[in-house]
Amino acid sequence: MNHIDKIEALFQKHHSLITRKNVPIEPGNGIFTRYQYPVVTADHAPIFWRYDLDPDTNPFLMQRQGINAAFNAGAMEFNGKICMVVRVEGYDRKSFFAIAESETGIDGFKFWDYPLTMPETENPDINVYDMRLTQHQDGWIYGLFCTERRDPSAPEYDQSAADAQCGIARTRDLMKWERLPDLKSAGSQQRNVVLHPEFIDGKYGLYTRPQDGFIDAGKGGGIGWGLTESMENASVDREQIIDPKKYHTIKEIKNGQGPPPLKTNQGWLHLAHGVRGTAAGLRYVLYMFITALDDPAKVIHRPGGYFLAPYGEERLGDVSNVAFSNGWVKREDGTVYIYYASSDTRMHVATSSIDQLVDYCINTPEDGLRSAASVNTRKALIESNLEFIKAHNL
Ligand code: M1P
Repeated sequence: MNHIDKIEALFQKHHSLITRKNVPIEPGNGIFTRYQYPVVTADHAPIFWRYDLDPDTNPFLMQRQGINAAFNAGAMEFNGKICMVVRVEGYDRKSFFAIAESETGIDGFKFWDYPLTMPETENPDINVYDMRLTQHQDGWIYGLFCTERRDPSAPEYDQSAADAQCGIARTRDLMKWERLPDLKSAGSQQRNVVLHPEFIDGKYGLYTRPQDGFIDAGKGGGIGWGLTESMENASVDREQIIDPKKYHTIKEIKNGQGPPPLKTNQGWLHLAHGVRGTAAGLRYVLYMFITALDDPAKVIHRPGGYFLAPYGEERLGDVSNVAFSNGWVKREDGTVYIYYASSDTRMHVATSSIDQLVDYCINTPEDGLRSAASVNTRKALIESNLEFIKAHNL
């Protein structure tokens, strides 16, 4: 094969991947439907991001700048299309943001030609990731993300100690971004900070996740809530923990808000991740809750256990046993596209509806926090089902 033929073969393979139709896995569990194929992977990155195509400078047609993973994407509907701000990670371990766009939301995601150019503050970011997109009442689209830098207090021998803070940027068109100062808060480290879409008494509401260390939550680790007068100098003086971590639950180690909550008649619908410890390391699952319409900091429905956990091949990846979501989209007809990453490697979609998700949150029993309570809750279900089976001759 000559050089041009080899390039064409690469283009062809890439085209087949990004135009592949996705297939729902039926039957779902009544709560959501998974799909057969991931919606975005490292291989979705354009060929021209990875190869130098010129035979004079790259006679072996090597991948010069490989892409390792594409995951933890923020999402929104924009001009009738579904746009994800994907966390793309190169072989050099640096993450950057890139928009992948689809007509359907379940397949056909294609990256824009260039990744986002994210302006920096006077304290340059070492790594940026996990953007949450909020279309705010003030008219701006905000992107809140983690900006990671080396811990300035770490001794020279420790080259892994990091400091995570909340970076803030805004845009009107997803192309041109204005960087604002990082969030100031009392918590020593911040990740998973999410902007509430509406004003609260004229202020901006932020879901936070204060924690003591980069990985270890320490005294922090719950989902917090705080208000700031402005996003141009965002500062939260007081963080109230609205959803704490809890012993022997799916969020015993830490938790964090996922995407911005969705407004429904029954309250604000939240998707979050919970982390527990196992002998094989941390396990990340997704869970849900609802907060009051007139008080987004007041949890009014708490379905027990996980909503979605890594399943099958999703369990394997760079950081195995992880389901993580920072993007979902509610469509006009009430359909909800839930975008989730598996094992810090690739993006998937699950579809549901506002009605299903609200029903799930309101009617799933709360975690009774003890085995005996779980047995009692299950016995009540069994008893009423056995009566139903008998009455219907099933
Ligand atoms: O590796 C799993 C996840 O770990 C972190 O999550 P948390 O903020 O809850 O600690 C983040 O680095 C996230 O990106 C990653 O997916």
